[in-house]
Amino acid sequence: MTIPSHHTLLMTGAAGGLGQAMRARLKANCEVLRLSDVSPMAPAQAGEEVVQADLADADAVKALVAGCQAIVHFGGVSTEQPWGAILQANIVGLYNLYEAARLHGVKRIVFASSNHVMGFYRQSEVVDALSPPRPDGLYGVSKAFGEDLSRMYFERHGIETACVRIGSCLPEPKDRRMLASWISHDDMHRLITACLTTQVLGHSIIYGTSDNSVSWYDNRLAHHIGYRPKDSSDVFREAVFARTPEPDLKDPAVQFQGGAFVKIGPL
Ligand code: NAI
Ligand code: 15L
Repeated sequence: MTIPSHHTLLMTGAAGGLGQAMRARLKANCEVLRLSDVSPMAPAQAGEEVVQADLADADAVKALVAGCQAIVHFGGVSTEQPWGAILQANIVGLYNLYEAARLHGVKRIVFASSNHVMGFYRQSEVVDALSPPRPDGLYGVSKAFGEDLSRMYFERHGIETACVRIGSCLPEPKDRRMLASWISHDDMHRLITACLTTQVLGHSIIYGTSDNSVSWYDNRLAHHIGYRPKDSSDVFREAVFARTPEPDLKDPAVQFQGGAFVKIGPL
């Protein structure tokens, strides 16, 4: 059973894939779930507030954050895109969010970072929270910026952040790479709940994956968060192997943890 940890919890990115999947689940974590996105969302139900806002609009973000005690931040550009879009949503938008949190006294944020902060590590390597970032594109760079920005707000203003380097959060792993990077929706909710409820979060980096047998991620430095995944991509392994071709080991998408992200985009 999930125990509510905050009165008003803001979740950004509510119109997106993860936001829609977490909307019903996160209602158990709070009295009021405030949902926001630049795109239209389903109307508010009991215990919900719906606020359409652009993260790049500082005044709108200040109003959005007022009265919240914690934030789950999914909003922003979620794939490799032209720099202008990433700049507004993930750089300016994130700064606006942390400034609003500082002004309104919000002390805990779960930031949806990404495995693409580390995309240029090889699939033969294992990374932890202290491994130097090796972003695989502008999107990954923007998430690395978010990790550094949140670090600064922790050191200066005591705002605790969990930087969750999410792997692939989908109903099922789509390909062989995702057997290592997959996290189920239920485990994602367990992970967010752990970040919201652990007594001392600090500024922490945690890899967001299920309990997959093949893994490139070592979460030993995040044990204080208390996340224990219950699902595993292993149950999909046979079916994924059967429906996907033999990997070409010369293909960078097969060599690197970031998969196809290492070779797509405007650059
Ligand atoms: P998504 O693209 O489906 O959702 C992102 C949402 O953010 C969209 O609804 C979009 O309208 C909103 N958004 C974009 N720009 C905005 C702006 N300027 N102002 C307000 N809202 C804006 O992405 P998804 O899959 O739901 O991911 C959620 C978060 O988790 C993203 O930050 C993504 O980078 C991160 N993530 C997701 C992974 C996954 O497997 N789903 C893996 C790694 C990271
Ligand atoms: C991400 O960061 C993306 O937001 C998501 O769409 C997936 O592609 C995921 O990484 C992944 O690496 O599978």
